[in-house]
Amino acid sequence: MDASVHSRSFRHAELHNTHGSGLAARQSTASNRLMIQGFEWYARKDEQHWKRLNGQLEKLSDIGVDMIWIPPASKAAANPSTGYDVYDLWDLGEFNQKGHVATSWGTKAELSALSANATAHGIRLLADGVLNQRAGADASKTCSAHKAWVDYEFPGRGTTYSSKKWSCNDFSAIDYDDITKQSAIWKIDGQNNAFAKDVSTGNGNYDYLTLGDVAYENPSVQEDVKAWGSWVTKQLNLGGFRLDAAKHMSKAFLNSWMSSVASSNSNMLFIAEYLTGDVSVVQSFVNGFSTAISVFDTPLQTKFHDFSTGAQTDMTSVLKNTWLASKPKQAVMYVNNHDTQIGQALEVLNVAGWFTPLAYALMLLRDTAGYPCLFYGDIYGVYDGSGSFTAPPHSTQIADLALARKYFAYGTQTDYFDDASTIGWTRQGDTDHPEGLAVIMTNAQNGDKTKRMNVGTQHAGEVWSSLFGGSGKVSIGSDGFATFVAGARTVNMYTRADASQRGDFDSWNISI
Ligand SMILES: [Ca+2]
Repeated sequence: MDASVHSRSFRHAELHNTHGSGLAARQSTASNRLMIQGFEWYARKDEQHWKRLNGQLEKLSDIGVDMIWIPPASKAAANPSTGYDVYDLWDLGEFNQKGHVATSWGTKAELSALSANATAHGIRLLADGVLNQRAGADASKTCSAHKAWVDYEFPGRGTTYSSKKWSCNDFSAIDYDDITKQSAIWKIDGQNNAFAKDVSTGNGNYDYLTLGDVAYENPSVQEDVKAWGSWVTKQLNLGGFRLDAAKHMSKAFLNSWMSSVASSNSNMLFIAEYLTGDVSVVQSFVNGFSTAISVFDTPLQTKFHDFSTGAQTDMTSVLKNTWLASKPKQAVMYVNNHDTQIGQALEVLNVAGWFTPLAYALMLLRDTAGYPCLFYGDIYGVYDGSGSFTAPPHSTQIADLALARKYFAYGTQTDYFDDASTIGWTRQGDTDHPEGLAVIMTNAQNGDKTKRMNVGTQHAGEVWSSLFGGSGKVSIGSDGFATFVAGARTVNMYTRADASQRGDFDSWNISI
């Protein structure tokens, strides 16, 4: 437990004490953790995003966020760019390269300010480690049979931070031959730049994904990228890395890179992007790492998608065959991300409309060691490729689910996954968070659905009501049971009607 988490719990215990619950002498417990993906694919690339995020830290901290996954922070080949077309890892918006000092998100000074202010709010930054590919070479060069854009001189940075320049042997393959003027996957025959064998076996060998594929067999590449990992961690006081395109990179290199970064920085979180719907493939990927590694739970996200479209309907199975069910401590759950949003590569997996709050409730309110990740687009809205903005339809509800996670999702859980359309669970609360919580959701298309659930006899005689408004109140029986209600295709959640934290709900503001 880090100090910031501890201090938040302590403040919460103090708050209870002022309400006369006499908890000061009892053991403090950790708060529930929460991450947010701090961007969507089309977020405005006007070099103001670091400043915008900086202005949101209090709001995000208030709903329980303790980690922000920031977009790729290094200088990209293009501007505007989301940042996956990395030109120079060592340029965080500091040098005049590719026509700009700033990246599309802002300057290094603004990013450092965001990091410092985040730390002050108990929030760490998670960098997007885009290590698989490079783009935007300064010149082309003859490499074996091809004229390849592999010559990276970094004229604006020179040798500041790193003296490495890039050339033929630093890439296994490129996507364009300047002799034939043809786009294809062109293998570069050189030294220490073979395709790695320890990558996904998709497409035979899936080392190559896009652009200039970095040759991690090359010792000078390994050395430079390892040095960068430790450097950027110190520069930004990082809490960890998302490992972009992990299935397309040498696992042995990733393992040694993580060990190298972790050796000089404690409590680093590494989360792999490893796209597969198959839990056994995820398991086989994580086997053999010597540093703890988490994986975004694509099998769970795929389930959310299937339930949102009606491709699957038995709600009792919604969490089965997921990475979360298999290895919760290594699972990072998400509903949507910059790839599944409309207009992007995995749009076919977009979790749509009515099911979004249900998916968030499943992710946020259950007793699990998994780390949930909110999607920026779901609470701030999304732009599309032509620049028009769509407000998030469920942002207030999602922020309230996050608040319920922060305040009430603690203690003994009792599941009622006993009906194909209507499921629910209760949390009895714990020492620091005694209020308790009841959650009910249904995919039935008509009428209100009810479920009788037990919230614990310590709540007998209390009056509970929905955290989503409405006037209905329920009395908890002497046996701890009460009957809770959800409308068609909705989720509902209840706690004590007199809970002091209720004043914080229904107040999310999407402006950023
Ligand atoms: Ca690769």
